[in-house]
Amino acid sequence: MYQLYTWSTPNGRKASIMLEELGVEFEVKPVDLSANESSSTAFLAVNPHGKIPALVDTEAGRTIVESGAIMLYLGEKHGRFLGDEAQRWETVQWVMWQMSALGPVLGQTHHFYFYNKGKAPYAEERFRTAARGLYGVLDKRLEARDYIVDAYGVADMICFPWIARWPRQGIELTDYPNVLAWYRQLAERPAVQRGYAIPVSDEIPMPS
Ligand SMILES: N[C@@H](CCC(=O)N[C@@H](CS)C(=O)NCC(=O)O)C(=O)O
Repeated sequence: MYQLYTWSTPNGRKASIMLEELGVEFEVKPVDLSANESSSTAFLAVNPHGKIPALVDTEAGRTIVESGAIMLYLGEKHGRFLGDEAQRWETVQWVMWQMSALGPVLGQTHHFYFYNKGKAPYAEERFRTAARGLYGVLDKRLEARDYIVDAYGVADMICFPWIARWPRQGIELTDYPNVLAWYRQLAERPAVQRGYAIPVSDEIPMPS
């Protein structure tokens, strides 16, 4: 049995999508970030860094934090979504790319461009330019592929919830046709839809 401490954010949704795709039983433990629950003593006992997601594997008596580690842990434990031996290392590379580049850059883009527009023009421009560059990288990767590492897996699930915030990034998905086709495909998966709506029901934004 798993317990997932999470909230309706890109990092939280990665883990809930993965658990839904695996079809395993898990208990959702909402950590309301708008009520500052990530700083509560109870949650800091789970993750001293005070960030969601956190996964407790009750049978193994283990707590895993950091969304990239959670995805790899679950993939390895269940022997799914990491690909074959060659694909596994490609998966790890894309997980690292998401964790070190896509997530941090898009997170700062939300901060400067969406939540605090006009306050720091230099930062807005810097992160929007970087965001467009990363969308370009993903678009190129998806040029002759349906999925990031050929077979649907962890690399797709970890990137999807960040791309799903395109309306906050000043991004037009139509400018990145391969990303758009990939996005539409993932958005149709029932497990992605269920995972996206955890812990608060939410629609996946779709371009018109
Ligand atoms: N590197 C961490 C980042 C996690 C993270 O930043 N989580 C955010 C939500 S997306 C959070 O918990 N923020 C709460 C806070 O900073 O108080 C991961 O990927 O798990």
